[in-house]
Amino acid sequence: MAWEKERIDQNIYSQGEVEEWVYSTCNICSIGCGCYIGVKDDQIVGIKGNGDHPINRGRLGPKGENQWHANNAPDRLLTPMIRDDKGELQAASWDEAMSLIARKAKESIEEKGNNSVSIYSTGQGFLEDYYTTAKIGRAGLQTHLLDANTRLCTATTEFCLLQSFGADGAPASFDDIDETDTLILFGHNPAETGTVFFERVMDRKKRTGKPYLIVIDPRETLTAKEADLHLQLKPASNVPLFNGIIRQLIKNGQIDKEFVEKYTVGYEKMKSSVEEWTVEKTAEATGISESDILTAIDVIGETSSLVTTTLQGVFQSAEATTACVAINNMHLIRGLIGKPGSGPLHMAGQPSSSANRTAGGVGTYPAHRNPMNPLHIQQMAELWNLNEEDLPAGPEKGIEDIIGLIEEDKIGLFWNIGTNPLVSLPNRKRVQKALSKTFVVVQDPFLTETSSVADVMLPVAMWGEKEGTMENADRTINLLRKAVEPPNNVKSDFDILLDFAKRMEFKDRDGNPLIQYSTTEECFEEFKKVSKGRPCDMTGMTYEKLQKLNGMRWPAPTEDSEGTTRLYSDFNFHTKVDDAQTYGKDQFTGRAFTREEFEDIGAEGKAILHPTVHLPAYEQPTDEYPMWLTTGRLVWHWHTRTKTGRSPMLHMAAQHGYVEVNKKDAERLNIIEGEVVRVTSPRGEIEVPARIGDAVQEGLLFVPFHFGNLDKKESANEMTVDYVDPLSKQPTFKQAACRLEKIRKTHEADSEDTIESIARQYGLSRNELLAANRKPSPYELQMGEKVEIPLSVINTPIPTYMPYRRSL
Ligand SMILES: Nc1nc2c(c(=O)[nH]1)N[C@H]1C(S)=C(S)[C@@H](COP(=O)(O)OP(=O)(O)OC[C@H]3O[C@@H](n4cnc5c(=O)[nH]c(N)nc54)[C@H](O)[C@@H]3O)O[C@H]1N2
Ligand SMILES: Nc1nc2c(c(=O)[nH]1)N[C@H]1C(S)=C(S)[C@@H](COP(=O)(O)OP(=O)(O)OC[C@H]3O[C@@H](n4cnc5c(=O)[nH]c(N)nc54)[C@H](O)[C@@H]3O)O[C@H]1N2
Ligand code: SF4
Ligand SMILES: [Mo]
Repeated sequence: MAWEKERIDQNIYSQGEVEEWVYSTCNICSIGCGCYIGVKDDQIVGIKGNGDHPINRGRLGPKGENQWHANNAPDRLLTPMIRDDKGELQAASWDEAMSLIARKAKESIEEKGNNSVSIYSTGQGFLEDYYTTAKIGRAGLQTHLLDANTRLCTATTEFCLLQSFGADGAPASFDDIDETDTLILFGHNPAETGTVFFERVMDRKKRTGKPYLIVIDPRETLTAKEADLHLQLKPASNVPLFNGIIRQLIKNGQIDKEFVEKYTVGYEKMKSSVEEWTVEKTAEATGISESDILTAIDVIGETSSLVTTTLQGVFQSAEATTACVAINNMHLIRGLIGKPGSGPLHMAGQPSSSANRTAGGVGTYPAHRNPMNPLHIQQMAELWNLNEEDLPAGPEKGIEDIIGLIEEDKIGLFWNIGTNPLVSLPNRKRVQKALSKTFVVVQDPFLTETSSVADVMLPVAMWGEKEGTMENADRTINLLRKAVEPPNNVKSDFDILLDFAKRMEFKDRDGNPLIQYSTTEECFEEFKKVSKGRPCDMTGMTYEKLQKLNGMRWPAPTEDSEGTTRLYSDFNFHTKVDDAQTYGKDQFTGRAFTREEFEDIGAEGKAILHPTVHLPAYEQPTDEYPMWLTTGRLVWHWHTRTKTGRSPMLHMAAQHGYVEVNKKDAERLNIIEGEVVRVTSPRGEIEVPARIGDAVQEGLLFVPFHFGNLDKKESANEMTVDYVDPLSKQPTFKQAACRLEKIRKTHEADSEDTIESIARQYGLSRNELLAANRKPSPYELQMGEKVEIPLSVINTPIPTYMPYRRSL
């Protein structure tokens, strides 16, 4: 059982009562917590958790609870804008903006050919937006330059699942976490990045002592502090660690031979790829003691159920896909998959990044179809009433490939929907230069850093102002109802896409409009037909049922189905050649295998054990750049802060960038807490206050990537490396070489960041603002430990960990 009891978290404007609570889902992270949006006078005035939702039983985290402030922000973009001859963005009508975009698309296709329009979307929209993007992109524009920030986020989830099991979809679900004896959190810090999920784990652990918790992270995170075993490995040593573990499990005979025999192929090759990884060698490569490694092996070898989550410490690290494949291998040789409490749970990050993969808005064709398989293209052509030759085949391009194509002048229109690449892509200077070269459309509720390179801005409706569905990290499809109308003159992503399709006059083979639905619900009904018979079959879902059951996990293949808790409980994998979503890729080069090569593997419904040979990180510390840089998240902020930076409480809690430094490194360089220091990589530098402690290991720096203001020297992605994993094409945000320097300079605080000035922006008095942000129940990020932030932080202009106003 997930939660012992419900707890309804609520956050509303104190001065306003709520007239209506509208059914919705949190639009922040991939946990997918159920919520209700509070409405009064057609305005969002608050949020509360949905006590019946199995994922959260009413709980919300700090970002979930404060997300609605962004809807009411005084600086919402309220008109389309077009860049004029002088280089200024000027207000324009929808007709002017949309006809300009349609003209640019046509010109680009005429001058540069079909694959010259790129749509770069998001993991924060709705399944219906993604499916429409897929249809417009593939069938209308005939481009396969469809990608999304999901490439930065969960591409590795997809590709490791494709390699091992033939199709996307995390085998285990959150319910398995409630049942498992052992939980490994691998490169995953949910105490900060999935707070309700972590509470769910800790809720059970405090009650029952289970699961045994192994955390694998080079930092001693809040999550690691709760672990039974923290494996504090060196950066970029994920594959050595699991090669060592797998080798020893085999050596100890702690494997399920019958399972391996019956349900897998590739055992011998896999086995020889880990042969060299003795415990001693593993300890040396990872920096973890032999005894801790042996403890981990003991637990993994003996446990009767096991769930492993992976997230950015793996996906954005060196050898991303290989490390995740090693996790799949470990589950397969132990026979711990498809059974209650067992299976790999490769995570998602954004609230609907999985939905974009499922709907075909990135990479593969809709409903897990293989773009290399003529049969799948033929199915899509039938479903969309097109001729096969009208649909582009071939492997997908990732965003870094697309940036390269822009640099080569091969792209005439880059349409950016729901993402802020000037802050979130690696090696910012390169991105900035590339995007300045081509015609860029930015579709966002706000002016962002990326607006600086936009030729057209389109203002969009946000969460709460539109209807649709999202897929979370464990295949749950959740519904979001529209609570309020968007601001005047602002449209939803979905409506903008439909408008574009109309202007482009996309037709099917009978001359009828390519897109015939006009509401998201009709679109969902069409997607259901597309999903029929595929791994993500949604036949049994309707909007009404999704609301009644509080979400359903795919597959739901029959009308009366209520969804599927875990995949592969029959040990039949999606590796039959015409079922598979892929023919697989070569581990080192990323080259796509041919149909024949895939057939030669002989999987035919069995899972594939791939070899996991170790390759060192692309960039490593040198004499000039002697330290490791890693980047990631803190609990208060969401990515590039366009939402959380507009929530007074969250903004006040963490206003500026910083760097986490180990005590010994600080001592060596004579750096004191709060002092502004310089961090330099081969690509760029930042100057931010130092936070000193034990959390990061010696020789490693951690910089949150949330702070990306173009005028401030605090953006992590000025420094990161744009090398990508050859299989998933996901960038290596977690490792770069860098140098730390003392510069003895004071950091001027932004004098506008006072509680009074923020209150003024919202037209509130100071006390009203404080009341608006007061939370009835304290955040219980960790059971028993109350982490109270709001008032102490707001009342203290200088949060303890950022004493940047101190002059030295
Ligand atoms: N507060 C907050 N929550 C979020 C988000 C947010 O922006 N803010 N974003 C959401 C999204 S989109 C995502 S993708 C998730 C990401 O969620 P997480 O993956 O949990 O977050 P990160 O901080 O990116 O990275 C996780 C950990 O990887 C560790 N790490 C670094 N290098 C290595 C390595 O070589 N090996 C291992 N094993 N670990 C390493 C880091 O120390 C870090 O603690 O969070 C989601 N939730
Ligand atoms: N150094 C470093 N870089 C990273 C990471 C890291 O760990 N380290 N993590 C990476 C990961 S995992 C991720 S997911 C990315 C996230 O990076 P981004 O996706 O670039 O970050 P967001 O701030 O979430 O951008 C979402 C944008 O969508 C807008 N938006 C909000 N609602 C809507 C809507 O309904 N419609 C539209 N059209 N727009 C909307 C927001 O205002 C915002 O501008 O960052 C990546 N970059
Ligand atoms: S855990 Fe994620 S989905 Fe749940 S409330 Fe927090 S941000 Fe929202
Ligand atoms: Mo992400």
